[in-house]
Amino acid sequence: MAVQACALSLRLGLWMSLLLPVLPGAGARAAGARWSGEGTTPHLQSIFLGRCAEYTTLLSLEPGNKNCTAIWEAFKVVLDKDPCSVLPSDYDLFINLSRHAIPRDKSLFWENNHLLVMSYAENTRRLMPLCDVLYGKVGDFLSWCRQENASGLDYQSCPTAEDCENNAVDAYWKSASMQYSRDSSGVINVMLNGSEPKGAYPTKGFFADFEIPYLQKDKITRIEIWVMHEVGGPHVESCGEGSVKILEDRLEALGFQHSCINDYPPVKFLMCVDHSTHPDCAMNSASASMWRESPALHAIGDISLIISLLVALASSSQA
Ligand code: ENP
Repeated sequence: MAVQACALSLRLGLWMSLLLPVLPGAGARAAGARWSGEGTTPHLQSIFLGRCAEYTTLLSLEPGNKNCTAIWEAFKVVLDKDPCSVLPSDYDLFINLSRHAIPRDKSLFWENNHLLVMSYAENTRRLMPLCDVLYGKVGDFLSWCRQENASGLDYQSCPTAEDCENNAVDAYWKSASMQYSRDSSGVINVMLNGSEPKGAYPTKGFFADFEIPYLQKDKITRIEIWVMHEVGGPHVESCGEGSVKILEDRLEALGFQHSCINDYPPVKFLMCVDHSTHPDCAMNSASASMWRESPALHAIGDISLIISLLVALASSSQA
């Protein structure tokens, strides 16, 4: 993940400058903290309302008439609950108020690729992963919980699954995941990280437990898995191997049409923006001809252009 995040720094620069103040820290549990997770994000309400307002007014898609204040009121019910007694159903009203259509063929599921997914999705312009759906956007990268035996938020720490199953943040993602899956249709894209040491497809996780079971077979034409390997990173798993094979077998057993692509070129090009001279980023004739022949890939010609420019720049500086 570190290599991917680094490879994407160009596009992520702006994102990260916006997100850094609210990104969970990577450090261990703070001294004296009750729980193992980050505490409630400072300015939670303002960030939530700001994201909601931006999503509902500035994006060109039509999430419908949404009342951000009502959505926040429905969400904040969980802030009055014991931090280990929050259920996905506690978010029902919040989901109902914020729910909107997900365009056909635009769903993007993933594991261990959060920043790459966000970058590729282009803030809903290319694809719409859950964190680009209104009810996923408002909580993305944030943390929240009530204090254990008192009213008021806990800004020191919040429980994760390590502490208790029914914590507020996991319950939120479970609820959002189930809704997102039910509303997904057409071609379903799944981006996995083939360099992840623990395996590309966690057999216990949001995708396995709260997304796959809720996909509506009658609305889905096929499922396309992309196994991406980090630039210069190990090929721990590829299509047909290890946990990816487990996923493919599961989809087969469920009766879904499915296919798997290693290092799906459009995403690989994006990963290569900062590594244009790395051997992993050399354009071979196969990927070049795929690029020329696929009309779908032409739609993202801007990436091709960037890569070509970078390659031209690199060779002119070497000459
Ligand atoms: P991780 O562990 O790689 O990344 C978790 C980070 O992604 C957290 O910062 C979390 O926000 C944010 N996030 C964005 N969307 C989701 C999400 N959708 N989700 C859980 N966290 C999300 O990701 P996971 O835990 O494996 O989850 C991946 C899942 O997201 C996949 O099922 C994918 O299909 C789905 P925060 O607020 O917790 O800091 C569902 C669960 O979209």
